[in-house]
Amino acid sequence: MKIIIIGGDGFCGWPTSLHLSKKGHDILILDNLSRRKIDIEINTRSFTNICSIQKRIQTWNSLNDSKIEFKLIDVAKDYHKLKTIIQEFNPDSIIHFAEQRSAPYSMKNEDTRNYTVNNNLMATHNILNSIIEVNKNIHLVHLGSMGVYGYGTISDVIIPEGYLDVKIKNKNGQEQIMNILHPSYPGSIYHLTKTQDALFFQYYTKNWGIKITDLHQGIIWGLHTEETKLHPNLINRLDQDSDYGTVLNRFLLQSVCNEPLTIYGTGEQTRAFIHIQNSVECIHIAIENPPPMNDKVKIFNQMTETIQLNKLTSIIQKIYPDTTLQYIKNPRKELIKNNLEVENKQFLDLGLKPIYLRNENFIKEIYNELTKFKGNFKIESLQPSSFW
Ligand code: USQ
Repeated sequence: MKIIIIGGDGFCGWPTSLHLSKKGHDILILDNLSRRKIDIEINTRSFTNICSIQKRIQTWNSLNDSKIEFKLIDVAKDYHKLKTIIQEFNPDSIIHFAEQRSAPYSMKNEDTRNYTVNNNLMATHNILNSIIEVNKNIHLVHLGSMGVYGYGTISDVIIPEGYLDVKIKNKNGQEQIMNILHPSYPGSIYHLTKTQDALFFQYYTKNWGIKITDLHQGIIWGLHTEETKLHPNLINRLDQDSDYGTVLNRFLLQSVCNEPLTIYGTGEQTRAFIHIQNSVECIHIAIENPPPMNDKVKIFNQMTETIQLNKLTSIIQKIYPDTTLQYIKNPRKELIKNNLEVENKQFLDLGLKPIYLRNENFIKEIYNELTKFKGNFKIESLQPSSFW
């Protein structure tokens, strides 16, 4: 297959590009390198030593028969260039990672709120607009977020995969069942853009019949995939700062650096998680199982388990008993405590083998790898820096 990966230099995009290339697909990465620029803006850096995109690709292409290409483009700003690239490359699928993905960054100030809305919504719309102009057969796979559902907003309900059956009374008082998109409960401007994406997708499938898959992903943990391990130049980024660093990876590197784990609030928040290796496998499954044309948007919950933050810290302390904890007044507006159960049957039925947090080997692998990069720790990245 020919696949364009937009946002292919990022934390999810890069290992996905390698995984799909390894499977023999022709990959073209489009990226504006904005994650690298935001690191400079917020005075942080990846905890790991990542190479330039050119060096990454040169290394991969020297090791593999199937090659990766790269083009620098801001798809949110340059619609016509995007359309031309899609025309010339003629992909079977496009994978869309090109969004500002940090909730805290999106809530930092007026400029980051504007940037997140402009970037994310225009990127999504430009891609959809190009697909209907160039070739309606292209399958679009979009990385969405579990956060679009809220986190257990409807009590005792297992979050379904995108859609909900609701009973509506008609004018004669009779009940009708309707299958609707799950209501949106975003908790940040970033999550709000993902809920807006869902409406773009619903409309584009309804009006033009195109094939769209939306992956509602939980919090990623882990660093390596089978492919990023193949050469030091292929290593993935790992965010340490309080805007982009996600909770478990941050806790692990805090433990490695002998700093206390920064638990926001009481630590009774429950969230959905997935290992980065499982994430790239899910995207591969999604690419191979497009919905038919003129169908509704196919929605998967891309997660493997839910767990409370306090349980995460116990897992780390059990393996590394010297680890200490610091409870911090929650910088975010979120429920103090929540339950969360999530349906993920579709990926399991299609063969996904989950990597669970109870498998200590995976935690130890990340921890050991991170010890090599202790010198990159930035103490100023430890405490929260966005508040809402
Ligand atoms: N948290 C801490 N301490 C920290 C960092 C976070 O207690 O040092 C807490 C937060 O308050 C929150 C939870 O951990 O309750 C998760 O925070 P996070 O920063 O790991 O994740 P989040 O902001 O939800 O966003 C991340 C990704 C986003 C993705 C989302 C999936 O950045 O792109 O969409 O996870 S989900 O959370 O399922 O919506």
